[in-house]
Amino acid sequence: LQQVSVTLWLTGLSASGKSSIACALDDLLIRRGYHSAVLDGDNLRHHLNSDLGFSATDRRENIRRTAEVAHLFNEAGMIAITALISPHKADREMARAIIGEQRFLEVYVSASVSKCEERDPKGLYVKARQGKIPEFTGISAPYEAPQAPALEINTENTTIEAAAEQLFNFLVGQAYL
Ligand code: GGZ
Repeated sequence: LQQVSVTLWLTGLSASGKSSIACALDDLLIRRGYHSAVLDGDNLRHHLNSDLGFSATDRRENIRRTAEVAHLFNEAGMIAITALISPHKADREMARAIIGEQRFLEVYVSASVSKCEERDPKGLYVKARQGKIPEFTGISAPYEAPQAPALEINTENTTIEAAAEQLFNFLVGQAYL
């Protein structure tokens, strides 16, 4: 099975659906015989990036390390699907430079702050509103939306499965699969 080993760089607010879409797409790809792996921000922060917090400097280092790993995965013949908020445009551009222009596909997983706050699966937005989590993206820290992503998936009125399929079809349409 032919594949171009790209990185799908999912960016979006907490609770926008990045991790769920990343996992659903990974399942889809693997079931069809492709090689892929997920790099999830929240997950990596328990291991490789356990020394990092949420200051702008730490987020940048989080993104730098994850991009380096995604690059290694791509070099090893795997599609990398990353799920990091990656709120700053400049940091995503750094990731693009590390991974390589040809292999970096920015995917904007979009949903309004109010929608994400309504979902609040981990109760983080409530805590952020109470001031118990400082520098929380969308509440007390900025999110710079991509201006020209390769693909935007609005998750306000779509299922995870439909979103994953949309991404899969995009990869086929662009001849990466
Ligand atoms: C944003 C935070 C924060 C703050 C904890 N701001 O949705 P989650 O809960 O499960 O995943 C989020 C995760 C964000 O980590 P990333 O590595 O994706 O962020 S970044 O790209 O900006 O480095 C969220 C949780 O950690 N979380 N505190 N202050 N999200």
